[in-house]
Amino acid sequence: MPLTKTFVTMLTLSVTALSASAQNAPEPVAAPIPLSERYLPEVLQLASGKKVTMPAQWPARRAEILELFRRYVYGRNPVERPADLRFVVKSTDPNAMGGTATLKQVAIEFAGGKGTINLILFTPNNRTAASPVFLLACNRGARNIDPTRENKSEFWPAEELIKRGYVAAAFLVSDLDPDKDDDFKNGVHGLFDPPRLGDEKRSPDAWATIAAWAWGASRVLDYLESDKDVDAKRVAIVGHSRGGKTALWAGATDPRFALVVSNDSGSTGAALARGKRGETIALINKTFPYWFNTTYKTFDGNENELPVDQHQLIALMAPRPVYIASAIDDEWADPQSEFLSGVAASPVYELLGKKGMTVTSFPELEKPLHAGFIGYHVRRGGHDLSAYDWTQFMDFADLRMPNTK
Ligand code: GTR
Repeated sequence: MPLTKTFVTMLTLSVTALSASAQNAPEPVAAPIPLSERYLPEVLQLASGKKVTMPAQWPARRAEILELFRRYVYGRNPVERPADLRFVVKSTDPNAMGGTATLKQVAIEFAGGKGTINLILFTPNNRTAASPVFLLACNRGARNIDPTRENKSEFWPAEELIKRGYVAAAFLVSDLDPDKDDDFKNGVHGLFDPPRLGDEKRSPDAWATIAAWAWGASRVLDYLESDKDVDAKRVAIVGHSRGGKTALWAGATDPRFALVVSNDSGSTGAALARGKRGETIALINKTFPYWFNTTYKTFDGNENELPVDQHQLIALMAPRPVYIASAIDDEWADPQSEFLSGVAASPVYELLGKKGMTVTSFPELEKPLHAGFIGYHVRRGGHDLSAYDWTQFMDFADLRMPNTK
């Protein structure tokens, strides 16, 4: 009997030890899903089934893809440039940043002055020609784009941009539409949507908040075209996260943007929806139902049925340069799915005679890929827009948005 008892005790001890070690073992990390298993919709095939093999066929395919994104994801704008768009320079300081820059604050007004975008613009004083621009669609608080420069933030390193010869421009996306679910009563939806009677629903493909923010970026570009100090043919639109989704949609809908930069834009930004980890279509629609159109909700938990995927959004920039930035700890955005989106968009660049992403396997940390027209880096750390990110954007812009004057 004692023998049996000892045996049972030993058995119990070893089972306990086993389960303890199982608890301490790191979670096995599943390998990212390769492109070949994501079953993406074809980027170079017309709705008719015909393959796109020549550059001359691309505009027709591009128009189809843009229409799909309007219908199923971001929505349709009721207005482009309003007839009464007005630019009011509120103040000019030629001695900003210790005399190295000129600060202009411009009110971009529309809808009879009911809508205003407050643009902050620093232009380098040390220049011989109109300067290229980095325009930030700022989704964080006003302190991040402080015109007084009392508050300096890595989110918008305006001094660094000036040092490198770029115009530093920024606006708050909240000028266009508040970042909350208000049934589209406020902001530009309230100003431009057709009136609704009683509890009448909006059209399922009506523009939503990301589209409203992107519309604002285009109105800023309208202003930049009127300012002789800036080179409006070399404007990069930059955004972080929800701002990154905005930058991508702005670049897709407005081909005047010469470079498009998405930082940690994740779901419904740069990252592929099919095979994505972290935030899915269902999750983003649950938390932020007002960012995208109503039809997008029908793809909750059903990404494989969505007629588009985000590599096609990246492809809408072609042949213009586009930059995708990721942060390795930002699993919610899913760096792998952001990177693979660029890889899957590359055939369109190649069709148009340019290199897209120049590699197909995920790069090492902080080894930026700048050799093609789809730039990419993954840095250490988490979800944020950092000085490191901006340095890469400027390096890439130096290469891909060169001074042609
Ligand atoms: C998160 C959201 C992301 C991203 C992020 C941000 O909560 O799930 O899609 O947009 O916010 O904007 O920082």
